[in-house]
Amino acid sequence: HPTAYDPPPTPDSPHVRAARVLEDNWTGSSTVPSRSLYPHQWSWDSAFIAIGLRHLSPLRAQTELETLLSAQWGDGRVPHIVFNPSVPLDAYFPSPDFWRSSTAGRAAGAPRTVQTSGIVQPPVHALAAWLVHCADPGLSRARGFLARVYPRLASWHRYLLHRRDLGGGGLASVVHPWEQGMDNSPCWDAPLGRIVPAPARSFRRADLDHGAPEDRPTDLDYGRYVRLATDYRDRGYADGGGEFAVEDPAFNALLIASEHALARIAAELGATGTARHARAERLTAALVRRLWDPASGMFLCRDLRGGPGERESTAHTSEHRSPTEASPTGALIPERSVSGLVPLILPGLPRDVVASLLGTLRGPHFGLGDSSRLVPSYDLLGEAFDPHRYWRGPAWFNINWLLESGLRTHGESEAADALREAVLDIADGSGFAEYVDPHTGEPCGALGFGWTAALALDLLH
Ligand code: 9YW
Repeated sequence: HPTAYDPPPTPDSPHVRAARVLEDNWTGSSTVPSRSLYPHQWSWDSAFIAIGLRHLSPLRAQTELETLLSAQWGDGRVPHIVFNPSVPLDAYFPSPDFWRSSTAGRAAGAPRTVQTSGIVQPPVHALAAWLVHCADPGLSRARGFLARVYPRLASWHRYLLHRRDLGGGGLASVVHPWEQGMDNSPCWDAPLGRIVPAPARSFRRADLDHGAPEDRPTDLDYGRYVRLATDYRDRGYADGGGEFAVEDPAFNALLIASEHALARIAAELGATGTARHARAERLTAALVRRLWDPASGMFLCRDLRGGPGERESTAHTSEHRSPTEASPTGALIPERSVSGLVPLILPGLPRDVVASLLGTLRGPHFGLGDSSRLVPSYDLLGEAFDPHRYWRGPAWFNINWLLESGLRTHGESEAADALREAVLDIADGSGFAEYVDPHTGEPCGALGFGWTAALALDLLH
């Protein structure tokens, strides 16, 4: 029984608990999303993780981003996974022997020593680098942090804005659902439906060793993911010509937010950021022109391979496009994913678009306003809605963190405060779950999840 010599109980708080997750997931040079499910370094996870980590250790936060960027390819792409060579091959699928980056990716300039995937994830990195710098400008300047990452970030954006402008309208396209980050979103059902799946026996999923099958994508989804990734690899990771090409609102909004951040980084380094800010504004206009759907009151994905007969944008007739402008290729996908609300992070959106987005966020499809709840990943009223299956309904913390910041950007501080409280309560209460049931907050997927802990930590500051 206790004696006078027992140490006092350690003060436990949400801050301490979140910090512990980041400590446990730290490998020495980067942070894994989850020790069990995702034991390597993931691209957009690392950006979100660095945003939280900067409050614990600005040095570790800088290192997180530098480790990722050191695996950048010669063509500018930042791979979605950087593999940890000490993790067994069968711990995660698709493993390095599937991607074969150093051989299949040679023409695209894949690194020789480190193994990576060949696809990308949303470009949150310049935004993260700027926020990490701001946490300790003295340390950042002393280490030359921004001077070292700036050229890499600039070439990353160049890759997206040139090689990935597959629709020719200025926006970046994703060529695989994993690139957009919301793997099994109902938005992909139509474009993926055209892909012949790889035979189930040609690969072995590792995710089912750790996650409940009913919370994960299906085997049929995986067959199609594998087919698309195989074809891309076999083309030497050359862009253009793939069967899947989608312009996604969240991916492009994050690119725009990062372009604004890159402008600030340039200014800090003594250059002028004016041209980059101007480009970000042009991209914002392109986003509205190509993806805004006034009838839904939100942005939609554009399926560049979607043919006539599929629904076309009502934005054609909108005031945001000049009547002489050619109509964009492809078709808007009539599914309401939370991706279409993420552009709220952009300060330069037209006022009518902001008002309409706020209405949609608070309306029946997303239900913001019940302060005990997070925003779901997909339409609460959608036919495909499933409160447990990954990106088909559950609420995710990175997305809610972005929406919180969007609400604040547009002066909605009461709603932002309420969402902040909900994120903090549910993140801590769920054991920093990967995602949660949007109605009940019940934890799903992995616990001790990197970006959940990091972004909660960020909101605590
Ligand atoms: C996968 C790591 C990644 C996230 C994605 C999420 C999931 C599955 O996990 O992807 O096997 O890569 O959908 O957004 O970055 O947390």
